[in-house]
Amino acid sequence: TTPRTFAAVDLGASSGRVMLGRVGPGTLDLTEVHRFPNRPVTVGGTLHWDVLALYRGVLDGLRAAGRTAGGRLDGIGVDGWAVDYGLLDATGSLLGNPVHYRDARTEGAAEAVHAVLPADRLYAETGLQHLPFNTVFQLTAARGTPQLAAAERLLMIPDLVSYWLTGVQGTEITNASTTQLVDPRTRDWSPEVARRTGIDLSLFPALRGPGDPAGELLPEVLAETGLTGPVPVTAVGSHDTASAVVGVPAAGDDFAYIATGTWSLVGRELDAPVLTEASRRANFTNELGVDGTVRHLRNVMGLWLLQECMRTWADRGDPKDLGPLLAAAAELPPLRSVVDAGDPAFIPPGDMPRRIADACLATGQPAPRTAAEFTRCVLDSLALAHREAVAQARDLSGKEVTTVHIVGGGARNALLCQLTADACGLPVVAGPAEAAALGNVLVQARAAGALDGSLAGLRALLRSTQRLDHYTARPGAAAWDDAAARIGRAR
Ligand code: LFR
Repeated sequence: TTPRTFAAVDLGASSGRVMLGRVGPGTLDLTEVHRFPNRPVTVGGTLHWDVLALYRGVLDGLRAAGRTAGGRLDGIGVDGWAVDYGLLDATGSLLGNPVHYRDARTEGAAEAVHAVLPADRLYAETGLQHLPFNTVFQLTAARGTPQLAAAERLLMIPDLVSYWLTGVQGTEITNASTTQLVDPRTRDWSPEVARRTGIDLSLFPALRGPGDPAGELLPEVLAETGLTGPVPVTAVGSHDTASAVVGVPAAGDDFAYIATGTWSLVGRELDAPVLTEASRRANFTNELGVDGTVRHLRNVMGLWLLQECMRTWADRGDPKDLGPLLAAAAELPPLRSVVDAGDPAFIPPGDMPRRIADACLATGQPAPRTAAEFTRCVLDSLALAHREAVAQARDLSGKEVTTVHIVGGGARNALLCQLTADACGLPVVAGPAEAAALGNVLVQARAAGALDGSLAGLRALLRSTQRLDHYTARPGAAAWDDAAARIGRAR
């Protein structure tokens, strides 16, 4: 059988991309055909996603994909970040720009929800980690606004893009599971959470799962992109992290993964949710994965810490290039100062170097001064947080972890990978960096009959086709213990 060609639309918090995958038994190549920035905009005091600029990027990317593939595509899948949504009126028009999960509107919303559904009950129902921006809190914050009152439909961001491409509305389950309105045991909405919070579940179109059909490109989209129809759109793991976990090239099940990007999502793949009090206290989430799996993981602040430092420096007229910065950071002494990469103080946009320096001083450590020192502090802190979350994932699942897989953009960051291996005291396998796009393409290809196989089979194809880098832990556990103690995270 000749390989077939699928486009993956992958929308991240700092950039979007369209990747072209050629797939068949024994074949899996991925080419980036278009990458575009995702720049949020504050207007009227609210931080928004510029969703039409993103859609413009998607259309341009599909045109580029078609050009590369000779005008024909065998399918398209869309994945993106979680929790955020657009509201539509009865005619399907978007009622406003989607609000960014980092916007301050959710302040106080968690307290309001917990007053009607205490945190432990909410966890028992949804298994979701507490993040102040979970959709349930965003909808609570939006209660009483004219926009929500006018809304007939709510579409999660990747589902919104799929809707614009096809005219078909649906709610893909892996991403729905990040709303905190889904019960991970039934893999369906939680009537209990909806009733207590007063959220109207009829806003959401019907659930669909990875591999389900999601329509065909509309004539206007074919015209705009120069593609020849019909082009099917397939639901994939539309939460980018769900697709990234498909893209983890692991053999067996004794691994933990770290999906790196704006966030580091650290955990393991399980068959069933873990809803224990210990899991709640560790703030581990049970997001739904492809093929009936559960993503038992915690959000660690991720490379956002560094991205936001770089944005701060650039705004001050002192832009830095990542390559030289990482090279300089690698030469600095390790673990001079670390911060708690789980601290919610780091969530909002704004002066990140100042927040990092303040956190170092508040814990009796020297504040970084140079850009390289800030970079080193961030990477040491991320490795330290990875170490804690990997150990917790192991303990909470009761199964040994022998390998840590790093996928996503951070897999290209050799210093982060080496520090993570050192901190965890475990071998790290790094790559692929484009795990989300690969997971997206693999699920489409399987649904189209171009591949068959379980997740294990898809991962075997990743291992035989993708470049992976290996890091071995260097000795020095005591230094990591000491650093954890300095920020009050000793175990
Ligand atoms: C990663 C991610 C995380 C989610 C965060 C916000 O891109 O999707 O999984 O917690 O973004 O949506």
